[in-house]
Amino acid sequence: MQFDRKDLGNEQLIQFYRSLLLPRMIEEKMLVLLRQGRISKWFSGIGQEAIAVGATLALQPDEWVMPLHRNLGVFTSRHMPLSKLFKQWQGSQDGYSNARERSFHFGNKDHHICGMISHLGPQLAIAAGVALAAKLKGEQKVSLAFSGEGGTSEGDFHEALNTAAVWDLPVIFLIENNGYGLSTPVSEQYRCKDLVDRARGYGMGGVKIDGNNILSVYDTIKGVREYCIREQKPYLIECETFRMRGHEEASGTKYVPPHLFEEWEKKDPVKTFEQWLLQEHVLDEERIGRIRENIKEYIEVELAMAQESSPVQVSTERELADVYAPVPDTDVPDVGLADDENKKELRLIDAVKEGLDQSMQQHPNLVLMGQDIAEYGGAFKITEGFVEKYGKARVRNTPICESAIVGIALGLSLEGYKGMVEMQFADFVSVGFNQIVNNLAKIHYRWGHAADVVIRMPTGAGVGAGPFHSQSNEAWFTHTPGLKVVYPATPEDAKGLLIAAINDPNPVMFFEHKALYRSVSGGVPDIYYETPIGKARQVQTGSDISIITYGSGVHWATQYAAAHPDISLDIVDLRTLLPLDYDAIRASVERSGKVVILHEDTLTGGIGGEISAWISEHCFSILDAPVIRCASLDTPVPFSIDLENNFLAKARLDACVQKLLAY
Ligand SMILES: Cc1ncc(C[n+]2csc(CCOP(=O)(O)OP(=O)(O)O)c2C)c(N)n1
Repeated sequence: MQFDRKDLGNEQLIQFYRSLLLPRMIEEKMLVLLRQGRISKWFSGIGQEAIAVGATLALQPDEWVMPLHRNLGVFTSRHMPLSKLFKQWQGSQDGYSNARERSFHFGNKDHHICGMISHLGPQLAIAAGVALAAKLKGEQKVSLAFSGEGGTSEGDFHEALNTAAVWDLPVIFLIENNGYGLSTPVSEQYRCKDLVDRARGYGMGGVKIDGNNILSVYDTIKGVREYCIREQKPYLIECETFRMRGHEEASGTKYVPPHLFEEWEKKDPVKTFEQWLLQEHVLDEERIGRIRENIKEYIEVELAMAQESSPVQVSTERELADVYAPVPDTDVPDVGLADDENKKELRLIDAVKEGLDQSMQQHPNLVLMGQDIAEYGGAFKITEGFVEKYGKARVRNTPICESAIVGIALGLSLEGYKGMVEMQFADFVSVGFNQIVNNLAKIHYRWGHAADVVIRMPTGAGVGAGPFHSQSNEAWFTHTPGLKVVYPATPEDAKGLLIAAINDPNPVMFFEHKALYRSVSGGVPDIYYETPIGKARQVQTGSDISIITYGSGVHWATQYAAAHPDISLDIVDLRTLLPLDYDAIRASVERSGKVVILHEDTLTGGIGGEISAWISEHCFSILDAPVIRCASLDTPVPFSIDLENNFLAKARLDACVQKLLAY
């Protein structure tokens, strides 16, 4: 192997050697611990260390890295205390994730490392988001994300690279091509000759290098870093290497032809570098021995420290509390304090717009992203005029890539920005689902960073838009701890809840019913105010039957009440579906003893099932009849207006009420 020292001095080369040897020796120790059953799972990076180490050394310590499961060298090269890393791998309370995460699935803001989720590809967009933050701040920084060659087959790879190219983001995408994705060889993974060939297709530069040569890796990434900062562009690097052990330690290597191990053994990154240092008289055997001895001792001392960690303290209260970041107290008035005199009549759509507009003024760090939201003003014109007011840096048209945009919003939040993502229609959230439910929702519980992101979801049926522009999919998210799910029914709530959602540091799914946008009007305070998340609204009180509902259901219920003045209806508008306002639900059940839960979402698995279960569990003694769910049919949303009317829950509301009255 050819090493080119360029202008690196001897001491620097020795430092590189130490940095390269450290993860190798830690891993050798880990393999012993694994055999002793003291750690649960281990993905070996043996033979690939030059990539993680070389890349990290080429960056500044405050530049974000998005590593994967084989990148121990990133963590060691960022000087994370080894005892704490051991505690993490052992599953100790005082590791990096409160014993909630395993192996390398954790991050740490102080070290500018963003923890992976198992799904691999999502890391790439987060790196793009951090790069966007650097660009917006005018900082001279890059971010760097790792991908295996297997991970490049994921849509996330395409979306992140394409968006980074279109937005000119200073981010380095680094592929570690180690020959196999679990047992899948490259011939069954992709058809292009080299993965780096894809760079041209994205309109970015790319280079393929020997990933086992620490000096090539270091020098290439150093140069690419300067290029990305200078040109404000992304870059793709493919590092050729080989996985010398099984996918993870239990899975073996039977599918790998043995001669490949022999060939790659000769290219071992640690041994070849050591050999060259000896040859160049930078090191001699004696100093190598001392370095190894030092590292060995360091590992033993740190391991002994790790073994002293206290047993996991199980506290259900703490577990539940850590799912969400605390919401800081603000002096923003809540809607109850808003001055009635200063209300003006607005349609729901205008109230959303006003809430967003005032939030943009309030938060200079708020960035809006979505398809066609800039000059065009968005599919529903909510952001019309925003580009002129706030500029294209903060009001960003996106390519059609929901997953990348949600990931970018998370990356922005790592650097102190607030992100608002507009789904063009709530239906399209399905292609951004993974980032929302696995990354945004879980990150605070996993390693303490809150995803400060609001996802606006124009939702619902009633406008003859067919199966893919009409769905109610809020229940996909109410089942996900870590998200908040908000669903206003009136203009006043739409503005106040949107402001509260943007002020909330947690990820909020914000549902806006399209059919209500222009059909519902009401008084809206002029001021910047919040409607508190998690508090239901008592629409009217009554004693015969409770209708517990939200969104369009609120309007169906009030229309029904107006048409049936002889029935005393108690109507609750939930406003927030996660967390639910159980006090308001109980109070309503106490007043009537009979409950219809009404929603536009389909019946099976809808939030109505959850509320019904809670009422029967907690309010059994005050019920006078079974809880009834009034929901839409368990079919996709049909296009024809006649079919749609039959589909919607409204068609069955009277039957449900009559059934309950008969008890
Ligand atoms: C979306 C997704 N599908 C499948 C898996 C299971 N899985 C974990 S790692 C892996 C192979 C990854 O290969 P590659 O990206 O080349 O990285 P390497 O493990 O070789 O470093 C697979 C299939 C996963 N983690 N995520």
